[in-house]
Amino acid sequence: MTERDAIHRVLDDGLHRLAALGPDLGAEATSIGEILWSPPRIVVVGRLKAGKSTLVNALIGAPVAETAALEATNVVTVYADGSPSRADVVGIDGRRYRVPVRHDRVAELPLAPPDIAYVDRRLPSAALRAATLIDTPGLSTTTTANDAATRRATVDGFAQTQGASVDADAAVFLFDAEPRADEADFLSSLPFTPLTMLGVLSRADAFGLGALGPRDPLGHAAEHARRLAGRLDTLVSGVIPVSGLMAQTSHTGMLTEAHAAALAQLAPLSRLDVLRTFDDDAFPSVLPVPTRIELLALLGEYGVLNGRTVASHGAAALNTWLAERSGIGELTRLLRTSITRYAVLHRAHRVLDRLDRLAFTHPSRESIRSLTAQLRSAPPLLAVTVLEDYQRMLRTDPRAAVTGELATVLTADTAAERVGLDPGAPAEAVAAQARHRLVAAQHRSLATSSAAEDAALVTLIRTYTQMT
Ligand SMILES: Nc1nc2c(ncn2[C@@H]2O[C@H](COP(=O)(O)OP(=O)(O)OP(=O)(O)O)[C@@H](O)[C@H]2O)c(=O)[nH]1
Ligand SMILES: [Mg+2]
Repeated sequence: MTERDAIHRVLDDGLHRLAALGPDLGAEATSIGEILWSPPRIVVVGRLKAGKSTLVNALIGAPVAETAALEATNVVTVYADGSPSRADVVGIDGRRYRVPVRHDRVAELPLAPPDIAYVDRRLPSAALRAATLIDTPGLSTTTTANDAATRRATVDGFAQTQGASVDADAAVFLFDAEPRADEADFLSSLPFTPLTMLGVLSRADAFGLGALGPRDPLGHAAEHARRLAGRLDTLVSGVIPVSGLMAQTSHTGMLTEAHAAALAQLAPLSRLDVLRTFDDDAFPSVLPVPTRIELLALLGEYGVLNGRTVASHGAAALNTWLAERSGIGELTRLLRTSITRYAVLHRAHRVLDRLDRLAFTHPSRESIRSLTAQLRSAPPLLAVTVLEDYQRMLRTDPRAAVTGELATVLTADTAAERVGLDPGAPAEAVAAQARHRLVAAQHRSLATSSAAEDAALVTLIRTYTQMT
């Protein structure tokens, strides 16, 4: 049985016992169970125009999210697997309104954006069966708190992103330049840890001085992403350079043989002449204006300049080249593996959190409280407590030794790694090291510097006790 199955079994059993506690608790158990049985939810967050909606389209494999240079995304949209393709607008008062979908997109909104909680968009998609994706409005500082009128008219994304993150299990944080201090502060206030937040250096094809500059923007972006990953290590598990535009074009079936044939006509031209074709109206161009505009919109300057040779081998070859260059493969791989692994723990945490809140308000609070306590002490759920402590420690003291120790326990695949040894270490050495860590944790717990550290040490002591 996998770690995930073991966690699911404990919680599912707990929800059945919850349902048996009272006639009204069956519905509660079903509603909490939805968290457990639906795919993990990944929220895409980032600055205005960072390329969030473009990346969402690429990850889904269909052009469902509106992307534009001028129009900003102004509502949260939840993209989940479902059939038939449909969309409901959910108001902040909880009412749902079915809205028409034209050419894959939501055509009009029946409410003003401030009155909309989110758009519930369903479509059949293998990618969405693996994870639900949540697109958010961009974080922007163009509105200021004292300008209430502008604030009402435009959306600054912070409140919406906060709301959409409450019920998400993991986040993709997009930035096309250095994250600002206010953005970093905001992100660390969201309910994620570096285990469940992945950084994306977006618009990698236009990085630095772009396709026309002296350096290859993709290589330059990769180098910069490595530097940023080091600086942002208390926020994200890594930073992946991605061209959402190239990924969107290659993953949503937008590219045709006609596009490839048109681009291939530029293959014999020098770089300079290709640029003239696009920029200089006096230059005799081999391509009509609408074709040039279309190619630029699909491929960007980088794709046009560097994809023109491979285009002579046809649309399939050009598509493969775009997909490889875009960096989307590495992003998808990480989302499927490490991010989803910890998203399972995060989901279990959300289930326990709902039970805690239910115990506050329900007449059977004592029984619910004792049920939750039993669930928390079940061995498969120890990792959930470790995650909760880790989250609190990141906020209290991200550089503390205890924070690092919690991360080691969480990311370990084997008992040996849990105590910081190589996976191949012999059982006696693992037990000895666990005893050593247990004594050290007990010693440290005599003089802690915060309530978060207190709780973390209790959990570490439990972890090491189980291993000795
Ligand atoms: N060159 C290049 N352009 C991109 C890329 N991703 C997005 N764009 C362009 O940037 C503009 C904004 O893209 P969106 O995906 O709408 O950005 P967003 O973050 O969703 O924007 P808001 O929702 O308004 O905050 C569009 O014109 C896209 O075509 C990219 O990887 N490379
Ligand atoms: Mg958008």
